[in-house]
Amino acid sequence: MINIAEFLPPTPSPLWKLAKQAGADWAVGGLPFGEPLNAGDAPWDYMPLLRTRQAYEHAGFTQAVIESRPPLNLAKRGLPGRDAEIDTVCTLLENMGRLGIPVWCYEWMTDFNWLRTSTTTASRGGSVVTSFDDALVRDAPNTELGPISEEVLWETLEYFLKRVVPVAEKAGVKLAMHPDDPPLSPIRGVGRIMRSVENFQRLLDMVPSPVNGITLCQGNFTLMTNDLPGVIRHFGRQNKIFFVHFRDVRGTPAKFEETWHDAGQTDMLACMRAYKDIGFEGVLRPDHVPTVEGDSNSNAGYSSFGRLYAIGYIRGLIEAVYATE
Ligand SMILES: [Mn+2]
Repeated sequence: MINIAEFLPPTPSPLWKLAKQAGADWAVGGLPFGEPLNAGDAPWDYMPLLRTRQAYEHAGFTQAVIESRPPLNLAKRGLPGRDAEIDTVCTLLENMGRLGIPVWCYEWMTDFNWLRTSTTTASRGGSVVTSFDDALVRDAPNTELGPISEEVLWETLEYFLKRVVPVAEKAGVKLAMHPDDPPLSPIRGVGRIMRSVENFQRLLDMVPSPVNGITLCQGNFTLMTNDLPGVIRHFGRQNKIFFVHFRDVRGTPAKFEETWHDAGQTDMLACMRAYKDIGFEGVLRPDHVPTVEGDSNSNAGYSSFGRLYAIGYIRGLIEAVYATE
């Protein structure tokens, strides 16, 4: 069965109640960077993670995923200090294992994370969404650390996985790689490797392990293929989909905008059928949503009210697909 989760920042807020009221029973957590009682503890240490998990439980959520990372830019660039950064990931994974949190969502985006050229693009009825246009960043300055090639990123990723995978296997925690967003390379001089179906297969084959897998973020994967349900089946057959971001876009990797869940270029019903067909057991979350009237756009893609519509839409799809046959 596929279950609906929501990304809930670790400090309780009205969003927690809205998500619960809309029918999400699973939490995707961040790391408790702002947790007040953690003197002497880092966010990836046992006690802060325990208290965060308890807070989710007391609000009615089972914590299914941690989708936040300790600093990893030295590891991604292969710079001095990378081993200490990788040590923090090993600590995090060991503690997740102790706490029964089964999936860690990570990524290999260097210097900057998901990138948009607008957070105020008009969408249905005056709602706003984020968008990306490569033509607007082609002349942007390189990042502070300068260009880095895809070849180096493959090397640093392999080095990282060879240290982390055995720890994750022992802890019983699955590693779910998120695609580069946008799935395009290079941007501002920085190579981006997790941007094609072939490259994700290379990731899986590079360090074979039952814990080496994928966050299937539909908004990115649908830009890599004309057959997203087929890609879900391709990786699902290998038992490699550990976590799903269920969202949609319209466009190409070089120029796209995010959409309402019912208004993108992807056959969302066919995707849901594919998850059922592969026997996916885990959680999805709606991921980015439009900012609607009356809600704040200060955290674009993550406004509260837009999530309610997304959860309702997804619940409808799940009922349609899982109730039949
Ligand atoms: Mn995503």
